[in-house]
Amino acid sequence: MKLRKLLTTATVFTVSLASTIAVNAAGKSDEPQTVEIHAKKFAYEPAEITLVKGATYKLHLTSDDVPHSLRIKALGFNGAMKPGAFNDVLFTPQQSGDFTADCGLYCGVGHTKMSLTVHVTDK
Ligand SMILES: [Cu+2]
Repeated sequence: MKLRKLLTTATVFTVSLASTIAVNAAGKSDEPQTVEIHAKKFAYEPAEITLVKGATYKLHLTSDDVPHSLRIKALGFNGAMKPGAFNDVLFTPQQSGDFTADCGLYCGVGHTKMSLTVHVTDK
């Protein structure tokens, strides 16, 4: 009898916790926004992203073919992009402006052509 009551309480608690997490994922400020970026010889998809200065993002990085990286030199960022796996990296841009990201890992003849434009806005 006691056990059943305990289980019921635990279930109610779990359900309410799950709904709290869902609300946060739906855009509340304490959950970083996920930005999914794919690399493929010799481009990024999307080719352009817009971020807000000072906000934290979860960059969800992967490659659709060979290993690449996403390097934003001016913002001190370099994240690995591995085939068949996602690399989640938290990133908080500290400067506004337009920046060009490139590939930091040699991936073939078109390597130097890889670029992604990062717009960082003040608000
Ligand atoms: Cu490359």
